[in-house]
Amino acid sequence: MSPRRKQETPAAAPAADDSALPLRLLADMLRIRRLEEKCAELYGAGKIRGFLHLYIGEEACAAGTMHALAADDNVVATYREHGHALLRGVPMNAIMAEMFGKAAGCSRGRGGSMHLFDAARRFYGGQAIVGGGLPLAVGLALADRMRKLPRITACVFGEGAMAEGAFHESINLAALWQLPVLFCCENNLYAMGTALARSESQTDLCAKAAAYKVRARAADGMDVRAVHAAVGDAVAAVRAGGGPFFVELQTYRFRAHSMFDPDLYRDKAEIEAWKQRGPIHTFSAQLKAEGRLDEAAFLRLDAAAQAEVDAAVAFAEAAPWEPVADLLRDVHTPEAAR
Ligand SMILES: Cc1ncc(C[n+]2csc(CCOP(=O)(O)OP(=O)(O)O)c2C)c(N)n1
Repeated sequence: MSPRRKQETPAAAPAADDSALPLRLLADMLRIRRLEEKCAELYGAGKIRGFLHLYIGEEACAAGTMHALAADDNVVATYREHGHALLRGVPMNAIMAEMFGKAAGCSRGRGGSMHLFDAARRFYGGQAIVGGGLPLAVGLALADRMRKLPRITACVFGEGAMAEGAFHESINLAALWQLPVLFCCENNLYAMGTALARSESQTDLCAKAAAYKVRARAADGMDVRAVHAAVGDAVAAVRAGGGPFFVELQTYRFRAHSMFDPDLYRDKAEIEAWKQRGPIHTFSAQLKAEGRLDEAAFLRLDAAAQAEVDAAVAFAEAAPWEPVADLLRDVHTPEAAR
């Protein structure tokens, strides 16, 4: 664990004190965890192919952030986006069918793990290109501004994306034009096998955002309440018309970068130390200490998450493949248009 990571104490009391929310946050973290564990298993069995980037360990970030947004807000994410899609309301069946490459998937089976997409739920990816979602988010926010719509656009990306030109161009324009963008950096310390300090001269990510005159704060990305409070404050500030906001969520992935990564660049002791701070077991322990949860209730939430996953797998297995006759559908070539 890096000792240099400074964080702000959340200014406002978490809205998670609304009585149903803490259990919802826990249930949603469990849904993401069980979904992804099953995906890893199905990948090993050859049912899911292509790339697969798991979010295990980072669940507090998606749960705290997605619950701080309004249903009408836009969300743009990266390839590590299964949890964000799920919590934005994309049905687990449609996510699992997409993983299998079936036509019933949320991207009609043509996107796979990295390209979950659901325009009706304003979930705009699922982007495979590092930094690729950032200009898209600024464009969505600009469109909303021009149409005088009150929503905001949340853009989720990793700290690796902050080394891309797209980050600097996007945050500059968002600040210059005071656009309603929430820049949400999930800093898990590694971009594939490269530690932040090995690729960036400035490792204080909030300072980078502040260089563009964007308000910025860091929060403990392993603590779902801290995430919810920090992002909630940031969302309120953006919605009030104060221009963009940058939030750094300091987190860690417990698994390798992707299924192809032998994970040789991290000490086992470092991984174990972060696992001690795992967001599901620390939050459930907190809720138990507060008398809001007991072991039986925890097991019920976990069983419900597992049942949802099992049903999604059954749905995806039974779903038909896209017919060969549709092969050229939505493929923009002159041949397809004829
Ligand atoms: C423009 C571009 N360059 C390189 C890659 C290869 N690549 C895929 S993931 C990744 C690391 C990104 O790390 P980060 O943004 O921190 O996100 P994380 O995987 O940690 O969630 C890289 C370099 C890519 N997909 N796109």
